[in-house]
Amino acid sequence: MQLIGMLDSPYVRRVAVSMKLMGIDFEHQSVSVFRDFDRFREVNPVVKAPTLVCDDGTVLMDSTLILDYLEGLVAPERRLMPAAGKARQEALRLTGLALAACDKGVTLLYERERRPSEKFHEPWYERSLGQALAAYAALEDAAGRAGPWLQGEGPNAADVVTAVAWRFGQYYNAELVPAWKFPALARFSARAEELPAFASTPLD
Ligand SMILES: N[C@@H](CCC(=O)N[C@@H](CS)C(=O)NCC(=O)O)C(=O)O
Repeated sequence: MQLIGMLDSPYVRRVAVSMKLMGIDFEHQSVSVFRDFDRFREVNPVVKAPTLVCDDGTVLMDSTLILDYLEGLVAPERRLMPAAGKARQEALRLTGLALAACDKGVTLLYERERRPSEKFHEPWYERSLGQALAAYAALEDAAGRAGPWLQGEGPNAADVVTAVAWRFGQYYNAELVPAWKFPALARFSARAEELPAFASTPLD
C-alpha cells in the first residue's frame, strides 16, 4: 500500500502513525498537494491528502475513511478504534473534536498563506480561531483526565488524532493556541510523541 501526502498534514500523519501502531506495512510518498499538484493528480485527480493506494490499486481518500478501511484489515486486538458501546462513543466524540481542531487550524493556515492579503477576511479568521480554541479546550479537559491515555492504558484512535492535532496546532498556529493555556494537552502530546510510531513519523 502507498500513503501519499506530506506529514505536515495532520490527516496524513494521523493515518501514518495509525498504520504503524496497527502493524500495517506501507510505503510513504511525500507528495505535496501544492508544490507537486500535477504529480499528485496523476494518482488522485481530486488531489486530496491523505490518499491511500490499496494493494489492488483502489484509491481511497479522507483520513477517517482510510482508517475505517484499514481497521478491517487487521485482527481485532490490533485495531485502534473501540468496537462498540460507550468506549466507541467517547472515541468518536474525541475524534470529532480533534478533527475540528485540525480543520480550523488548516483554515487559519490557508487564510494566512493561500489567500491574497487584500482578500483576508478578519471576522472569518476570528470565527475559525474561536472554533479551534473551543475544540482544544474540550480536548484539554479530556487530557486532564487521561490515565495515562485518553481511554485507558494503551494508545487508541482518539489518542492518535488528538496528539496529531496538538502537534499540528503548535507547529503552525502556536501563537494563536498558546501551550500554557493547555498544559494537560501539552503533557499528553509530549508523551505520545515519544512513542516509536510518532517519533518515526515527524511532522517536519
Ligand atoms: N477530512 C479530510 C481533510 C483532508 C485535507 O483537507 N487535506 C488537505 C491537506 S492538510 C488537502 O488535501 N488540501 C488540499 C486541498 O484541499 O486542495 C481528511 O480527514 O483526510
